[in-house]
Amino acid sequence: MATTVTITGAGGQIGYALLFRIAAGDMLGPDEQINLRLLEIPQGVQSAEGAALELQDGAFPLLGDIEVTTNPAVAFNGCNHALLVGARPRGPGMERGDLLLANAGIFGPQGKAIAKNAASDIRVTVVGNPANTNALIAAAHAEGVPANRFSALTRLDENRARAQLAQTLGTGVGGIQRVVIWGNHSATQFPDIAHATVDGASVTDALTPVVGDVRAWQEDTFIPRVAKRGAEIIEVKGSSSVASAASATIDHVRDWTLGTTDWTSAAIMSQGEYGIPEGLVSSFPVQAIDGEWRIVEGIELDDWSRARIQTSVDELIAERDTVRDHGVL
Ligand code: NAX
Repeated sequence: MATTVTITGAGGQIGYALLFRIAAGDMLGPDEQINLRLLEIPQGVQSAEGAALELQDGAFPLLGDIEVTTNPAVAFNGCNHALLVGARPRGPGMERGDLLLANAGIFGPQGKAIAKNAASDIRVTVVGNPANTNALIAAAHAEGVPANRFSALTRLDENRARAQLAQTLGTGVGGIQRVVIWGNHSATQFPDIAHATVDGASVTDALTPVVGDVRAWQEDTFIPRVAKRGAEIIEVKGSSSVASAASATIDHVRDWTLGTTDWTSAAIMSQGEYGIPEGLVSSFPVQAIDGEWRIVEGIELDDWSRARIQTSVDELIAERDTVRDHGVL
């Protein structure tokens, strides 16, 4: 039977970059037939319809039917994978709290529509920002859907971190493992390299002859570069990350579905692991086993790492409290 994949904001930039990779089989493998449901708001419908026409012209053997709709009940009907990409961007004069609440008005109803209409094996990946708290809101409104079926994307941050390390070490990115993102998909995130390896050897040891004081390099160069990479892309290119975000989304869903062989990063609902309060959607080191994210246990964290994680977790708590104070949760 075909897998039904629903993409919200499918008429937007990331949607356009995602659709063709999904149809080509990059996300669910070369044997999985796919039906696409593209959810848009009225302003985005024509763009999504245009993308649907181009998808037909791609003559993808794995692609079944495509439906463009503005109705969440139709979009999530029988859905196995929901990619929640469409979100409200920050407008002029909009405070962070306004942004959170505007998005609550999108992700709450979408969570409800998922609970009512999606297939029983539904898996939801939130890309639209603020991704962690949007995922929390969607999960809270999806009565009856287990919380572990919701996740938010921090794989782009991980990929950026691995690429920065590879560049610094003058090595291929494929040899770099166990780079993990903790916390929020925001400037407070903590890209952690304490357990990272390059071709099986310690990244910290490999970095020392190149950068000298590794901790100072992390604080002054590496972490800011990774955490602010989105802004750097906007500055250079004049618009936000698109294809890299779509590619990371493909990586995330593929790993979740088909499994991992080593650690990766995903924002999932905390059950109190590593002191991160239960009920927050935080990025963790994870592996995917039998279609479920499992947090990697027993990682040693020093005081500096704990403080970095806490800063990001404090931001997640503040975001949660803002929406909770407005009755969203
Ligand atoms: P675009 O503005 O190009 O596309 C967004 C699309 O969503 C538009 O077509 C819009 O009509 C649609 N939309 C808005 N509200 C909707 C709703 N209620 N239902 C269905 N569709 C709706 O943005 P794009 O560049 O595609 O980025 C999409 C989101 O990804 C943004 O929130 C962006 O901040 C976020 N990102 C998240 C990243 C991550 O790593 N988690 C990285 C990339 C990106 O910044």
